Amino acid sequence: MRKKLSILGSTGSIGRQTLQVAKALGVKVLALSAKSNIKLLEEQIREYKPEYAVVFDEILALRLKNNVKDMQIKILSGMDGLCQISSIEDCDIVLNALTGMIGLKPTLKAIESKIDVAIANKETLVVGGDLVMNYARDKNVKIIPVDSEHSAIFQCLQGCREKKSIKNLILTASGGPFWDKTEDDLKNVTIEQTLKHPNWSMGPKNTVDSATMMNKGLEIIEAIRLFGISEDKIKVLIHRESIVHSMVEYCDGSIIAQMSITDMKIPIQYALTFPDRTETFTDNFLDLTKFSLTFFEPKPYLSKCMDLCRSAVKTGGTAPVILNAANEEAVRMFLDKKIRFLDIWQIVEDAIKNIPVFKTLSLDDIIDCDLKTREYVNRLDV
Ligand code: MN3
Repeated sequence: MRKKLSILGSTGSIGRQTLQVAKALGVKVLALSAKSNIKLLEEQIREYKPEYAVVFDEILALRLKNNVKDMQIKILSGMDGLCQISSIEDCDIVLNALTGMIGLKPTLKAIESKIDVAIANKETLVVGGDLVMNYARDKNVKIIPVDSEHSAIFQCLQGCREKKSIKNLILTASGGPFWDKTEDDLKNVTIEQTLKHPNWSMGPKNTVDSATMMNKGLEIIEAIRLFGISEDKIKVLIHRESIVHSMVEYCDGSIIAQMSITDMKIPIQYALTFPDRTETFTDNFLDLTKFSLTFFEPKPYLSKCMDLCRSAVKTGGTAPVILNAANEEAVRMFLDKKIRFLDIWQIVEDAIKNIPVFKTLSLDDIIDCDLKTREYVNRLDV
């Protein structure tokens, strides 16, 4: 088991749960980081006593430094800080729980430093998945998924020796709050309705993505990157119970599924203990007699965002970067009550249609395209 951990994004939902898992497993937390929530970060510093903490915002980093001056800790800031805590010499694993493509550079830094990465930051895989996976292969670094679906597939693939024996990867989706709504209903849905996710508790960006099913679309891209499987071999099924977290269908007709209660601490724990397993500390075992499992195809109008993702990944190059940046901006505009729910996918579609795609993909290309897309979306008259 891995003994020393650095957490990128420790004040978010995944970060907080990672700390609980680390504590239960006796894993030493070397570094923590937050965008701006220095109050919670200070509590975490006092409880976990890391050697480093990063606050992305420089001014807030200075304030935190002052607040914890009674402690032995280095307070860093900005992207430099994130890269520094991704390359601590005696660190075994970096858990990247950042939101957005800001997580890409620190991930590459961890790989460069030959540190395994547990990745919960899907945008990093969506925009820079090829870069990350190729670099990790070169450096012999493991990229371990934390996202529940990908952790499930990763678990179902253990023991699979040949890619050609995989017929399909089947991603399950809760369908979000609007899985049974008509297209008309969706025209007037509110933020409050959108933020009510039936089964998982997540941050607002992820919850909106779950309602538009953009989340599942991004997860299709994520699966393509992580497992090197072509787009046409990735299926999505609505599974309201969120018991089966995803499946692998093999060429001999067997389907292997991973099931558990809906608790992110389970995939987080697996990422930290892989390839071993340790006892759950939540004591929350699944009682299969209490459920019946159902699966069905998503409705076509809820597949629009997924279709955009499939076509972006087929186009390749910077197309997924445009998709991701346009979606992040559109979701922010929706949360700021500037646009309506159905505008989200239209803005993304508009950006993909109108922004030129470059076939090459370096870190600079990604950052450049990301910025241009955000500017484009913010200039749109909505
Ligand atoms: Mn997921």
